[in-house]
Amino acid sequence: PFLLALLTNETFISGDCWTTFIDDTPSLFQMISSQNRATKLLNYFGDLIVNGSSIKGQVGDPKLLTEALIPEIDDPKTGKPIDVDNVAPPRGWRQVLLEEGPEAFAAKVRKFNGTLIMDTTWRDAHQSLLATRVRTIDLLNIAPTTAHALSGAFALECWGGATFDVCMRFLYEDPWIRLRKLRKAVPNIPFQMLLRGANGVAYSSLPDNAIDHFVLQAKENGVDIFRVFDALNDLEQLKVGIDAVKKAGGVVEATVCYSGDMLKPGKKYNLEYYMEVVDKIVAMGTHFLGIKDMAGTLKPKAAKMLVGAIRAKYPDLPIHVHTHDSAGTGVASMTECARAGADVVDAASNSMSGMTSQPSISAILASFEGEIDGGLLELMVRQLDNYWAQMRLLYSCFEADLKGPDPEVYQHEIPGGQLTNLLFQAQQLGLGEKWLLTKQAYTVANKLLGDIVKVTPTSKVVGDLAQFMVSNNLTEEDVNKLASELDFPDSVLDFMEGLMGTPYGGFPEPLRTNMLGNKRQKLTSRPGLNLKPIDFESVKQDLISKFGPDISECDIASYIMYPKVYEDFRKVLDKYGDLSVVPTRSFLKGSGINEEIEVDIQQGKKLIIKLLAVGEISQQTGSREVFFELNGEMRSVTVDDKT
Ligand code: 3PY
Ligand code: ZN
Repeated sequence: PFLLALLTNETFISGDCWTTFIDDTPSLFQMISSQNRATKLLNYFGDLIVNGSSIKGQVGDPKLLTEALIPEIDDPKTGKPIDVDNVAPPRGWRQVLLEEGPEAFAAKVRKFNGTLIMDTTWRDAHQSLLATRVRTIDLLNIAPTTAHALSGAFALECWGGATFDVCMRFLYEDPWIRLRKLRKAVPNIPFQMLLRGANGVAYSSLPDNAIDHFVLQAKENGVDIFRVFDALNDLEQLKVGIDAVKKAGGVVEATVCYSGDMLKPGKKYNLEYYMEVVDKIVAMGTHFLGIKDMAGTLKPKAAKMLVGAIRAKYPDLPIHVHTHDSAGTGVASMTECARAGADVVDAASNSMSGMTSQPSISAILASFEGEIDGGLLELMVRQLDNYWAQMRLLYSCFEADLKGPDPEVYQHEIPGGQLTNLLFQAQQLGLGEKWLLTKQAYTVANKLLGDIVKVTPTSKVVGDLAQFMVSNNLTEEDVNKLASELDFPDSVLDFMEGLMGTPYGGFPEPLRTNMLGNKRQKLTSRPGLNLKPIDFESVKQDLISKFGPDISECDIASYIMYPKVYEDFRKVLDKYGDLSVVPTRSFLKGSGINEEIEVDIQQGKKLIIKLLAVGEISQQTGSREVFFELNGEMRSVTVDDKT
């Protein structure tokens, strides 16, 4: 490619060049680099066309057959469409935060005469409905419109939870680049992320300095508000995350996880329990209190009691409530929270709401109407949602195809995202009856583990044990009786060892002792205290030796969270280049013969790729040649046929 660049350079052709010509002509290298990028992309499309999509969980092709249209939104004053690409969005809550700091921001939200809305569409909604598969390009395309349409929102939840892992593992994207690009496009609405306390965004505890380092990068790259939770409401574990956010200068939303239905008689997690946790969180110091109803089991009456009790005891504490609409009561519960004094509630764009996702923003605004100011203009919310209706079709191949609310959630208590996931897995196996058995086994597994709070990572422990019981045909009695002989999933042993903290009321005995046997120890202090602090310089040197000198603090943070996932991601990047710029339909499906794919590889640099033909399979090598036209020139790549 270098020779080609040189031979086609006009100055070189004219003969008017000098001894330092190569050093003085960086465009030669830019040309090589974009040719390399183009070749890598052709390799990706060649592989996709010959072997089909490699994206895990994809069933079929996107149902959206055209490019998604960006809806127009109307200026409420003039009634005319806003030119969102050229008109700066209105001031929002982020300006308050940047100008006045976290304390004043929290106090002003508390003083707001109404209940604000956090839109979860960019994180939890697609995590709960579409296997977290929504890509950066589709968020970015709607970001300028969102900055206008939702300028009065409390925040956009856009990062953390499963998005970090899925970005790299399944979408071949860098989550940090996503964050930075979105931040640039939305200067006025605060960004919120979900942090799993001492687990960061991973599935078990990391050394404390890894959490500090990760949170600092998140803050510096665009996260404003950190919802910090611990899956067992273990306050020591929670404190690791809270302290990290405080040190980084972020807004702390320390969170109590709401488990099951506190109105059920004899429930282990009752109002007294929650008030005790809240007291301890308040004593630790937080800007906001989060209440995280991850399964959607917070019924309206319980919502009123819980928020009402906290509000009465802590009149100045800003309260932010999160729910899922799995049982269908989301709007009613959030309205009761608002009436009882919540300052912020979570909701999602209408087409991305309902069932295992959050309740719909428009439905909540309708329920608030004439009584509570939600801070948003309903017309703009609906206009913006025209985009998400199209996204639901674009990502149809990741739908779990839920058909309606699941009031059984009050029995099994499966968190929203996990419910969709387990249903999807059962469907993939083609065993409808397995789904019923899994739900029942989940209830039994939870009981065996001591009725624990279930959210990532402990929900995975319960789910893994439930699936283990179903596939091995085990009853509750069998598990108790055979505990020392069975080969339990790693996550279950991790939990029993204490690697996820300590459950309220302690571990179930003698099950714990029998399960662990002499395979594992029993931790007696929080896991982070037993982990060796990270030596960041040595991680950096290790990564440089593997991937070259261009290693940032964000790369180091990614690697520490998910070493293998990060390494695999770098290999894909090396092979195919930056795939985040490829439009989703082409990314998932490729193209038919003579169909054009347009990819903006960087600003002002467009590749137009047309598939011309797919060659016969070579009997010697098992590969095929795939022929493309790239910006008018014929190119071909050789692809191993793995079908
Ligand atoms: C996550 O940790 O990913 C969650 O969404 C928990 O609800
Ligand atoms: Zn959630």
